[in-house]
Amino acid sequence: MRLVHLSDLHLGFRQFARQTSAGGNQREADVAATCARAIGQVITLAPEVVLVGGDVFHSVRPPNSAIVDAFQQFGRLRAALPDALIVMIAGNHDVPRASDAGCILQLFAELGVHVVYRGPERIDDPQRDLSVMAVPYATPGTAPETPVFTADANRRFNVLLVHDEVRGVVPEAAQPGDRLYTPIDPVSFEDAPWDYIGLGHYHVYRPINVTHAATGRRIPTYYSGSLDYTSTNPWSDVREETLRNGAAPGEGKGFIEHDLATGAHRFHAVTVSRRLLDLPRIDAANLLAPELDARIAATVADAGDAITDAIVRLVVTNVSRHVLRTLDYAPLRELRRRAMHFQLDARRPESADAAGGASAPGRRITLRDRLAERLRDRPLAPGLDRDRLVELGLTYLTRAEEQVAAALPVAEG
Ligand SMILES: [Mn+2]
Repeated sequence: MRLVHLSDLHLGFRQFARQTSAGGNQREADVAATCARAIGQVITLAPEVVLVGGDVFHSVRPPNSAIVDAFQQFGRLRAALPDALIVMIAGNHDVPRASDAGCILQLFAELGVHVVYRGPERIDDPQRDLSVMAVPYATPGTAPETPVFTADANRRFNVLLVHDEVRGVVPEAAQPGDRLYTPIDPVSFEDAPWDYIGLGHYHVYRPINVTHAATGRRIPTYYSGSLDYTSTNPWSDVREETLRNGAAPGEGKGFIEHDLATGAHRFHAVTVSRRLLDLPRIDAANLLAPELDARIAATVADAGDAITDAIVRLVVTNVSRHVLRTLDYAPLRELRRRAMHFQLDARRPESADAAGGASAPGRRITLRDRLAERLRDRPLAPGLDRDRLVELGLTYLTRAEEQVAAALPVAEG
């Protein structure tokens, strides 16, 4: 009994200014193409069950282009696997804000997909002797703080599918917008004898340590990660994928194939449409501007053609404001034209950060952190969703930063 677990497609995700020849956003097209590739791989595997862990769309009201594309892709999946059980839950990005608002995911019910967005639902499959407990993301205040997940004792296989943040999973350095307000304690997964727990929300493939309390048996519990680099900061995904999974930069995305009967487990990598290139860091301590110019030129020359049309970052540490002001910007402007996105991430010397004040040791307080903190703490009218407020605030900040970055050759990170 093989299942495929994929999550966080984020169709309709838009980033950077570059457009396709048809006038659409290039990143949106990249993400759609990656998804199409993944669906092709799933079709080849021909599993009996497909779990879709939420954030199918990047927003509650996705662009028409994304809706049409997603419908075609899931239509293709359904046509190729007419008998498969396909279960799809809503994530924090695509769950409706109000209970009467309807949900774009309902569209996929037309394809015979079990779409769950209002609240937890049990999907019973007597033919496969399988029960799937499907738990979409619940807007804070609409569900109990401590969720109760129960299995069906009459079924041989029990699967739990949840979109949420499990406590301790999101790294400290993550963008505040990528965190949710009330993470789930993994202990709440340990009461029932689950055969598999599929998670959505965290964008990096990762096992979670869960043990069935009554028997001490390990319950296979996994985030499959997102299909493409759709986090606010893709470099944090890259970093986590390398640290945790040993993935080469830009090669950490994919989905899971898991056999409920044998426990056989495999992560299938998906090739993303766009190259991510993190150039070797430069330490600018004791460098004058012309010397730093030369180091940047050499680093870029070493990378060669890999820069063309890629998403590129060059981190320069210990660079003073004076050096930054007197850099030669002409080559950087040329890089901006060649790459899909080029970011010179210039970081001030540590002492300058420490002078900033309340910063914890080793960690800079950024404008993003500060904005998120303020939005977290400010009083809110009842019924307003704080996670969404924080996310929206950070989205506006990102937009403003991108506008500034588009006008300047250098982003001072
Ligand atoms: Mn997501």
